[in-house]
Amino acid sequence: MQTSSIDHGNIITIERFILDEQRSHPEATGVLTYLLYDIALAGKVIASKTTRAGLAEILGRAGVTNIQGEDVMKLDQFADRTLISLNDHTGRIAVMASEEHPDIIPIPDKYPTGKYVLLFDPLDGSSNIDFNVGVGTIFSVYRRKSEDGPGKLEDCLQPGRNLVAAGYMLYGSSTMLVYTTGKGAHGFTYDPSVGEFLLSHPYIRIPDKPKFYSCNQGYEMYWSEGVQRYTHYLQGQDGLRKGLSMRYIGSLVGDFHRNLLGGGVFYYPADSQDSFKPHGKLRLLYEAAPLGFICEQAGGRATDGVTGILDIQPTSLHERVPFFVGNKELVDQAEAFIRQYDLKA
Ligand code: P6P
Repeated sequence: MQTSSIDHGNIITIERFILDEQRSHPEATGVLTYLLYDIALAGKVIASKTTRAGLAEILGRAGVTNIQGEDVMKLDQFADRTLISLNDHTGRIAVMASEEHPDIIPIPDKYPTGKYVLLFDPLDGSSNIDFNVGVGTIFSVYRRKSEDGPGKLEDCLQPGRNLVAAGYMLYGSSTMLVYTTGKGAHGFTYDPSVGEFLLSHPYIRIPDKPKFYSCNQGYEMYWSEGVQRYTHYLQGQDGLRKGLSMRYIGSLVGDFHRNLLGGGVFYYPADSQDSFKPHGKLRLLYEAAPLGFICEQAGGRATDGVTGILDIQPTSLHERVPFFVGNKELVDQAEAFIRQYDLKA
């Protein structure tokens, strides 16, 4: 059981940790540090609502649908608005994009633009809010590619290899923030008594011995032969190894976080027969790339079944990809089954 740094009288707030990280980069200007502070603040504000989501004024659908055709719940809108309003005026950002908006979110003309690009899924798994299942915010930070002035779509369409920072907030039994700037993945637990994220999981490493596999097996009949055989392999049906335990809560951040700390693989494959999800359900920019970056920083890996997630060049803001993420050996095995049975390599 992880305890926060307060219990050991050694209080390391996320602000201090980020500042210490910045100090190891003499060329750093501090802009990214302040941007990460802004995101952590947004996490605190969103957490203040998600823990009260049982109240009437928050629960229930907002009566609109998003670009994905999904019902937008009030908390979705609140989280989206919070992230935008805490970042649109700081002069640190050239352009934003949100899983809840069809197009890029320009910085209002009255505010200066900066050198970073912020993409986010404001509240992933929100369909679970009514059932009190953990939901999360996922964010990505890139450097702008365009020279100056208002940021453009091209600034948002960058491969995960270009990520400067990525992270997520998980609003569960406690609120956690996990992030990386390419120097390891680090976890912070929110202590409401002091209103701070405190270091609780420095330098996260995915355990070498996986425990879980996570997938919606209700769709197994739609999967390719390779993915079906991969699933049976994970269950130990080949008799060569003990099967893994199946854990799936249908909330990506929660499923990802459990496997990151406990060891395992999460996958949301394409439906090879069902025309509804020919590229799977999860979005490259808002979900797969940031979580893939974090997992790689923790010693794991992420793929679409053929290509490493971080090496995929996005062609549109909301493109979906099949997503396999977790222990490197298990992710490599997914590619091997797909190569052998689906690509007939
Ligand atoms: P399914 C939640 O709606 C979400 O986007 C992810 O958080 C989650 O991993 C996935 O969809 C669950 O999808 O089809 O299993 O309900």
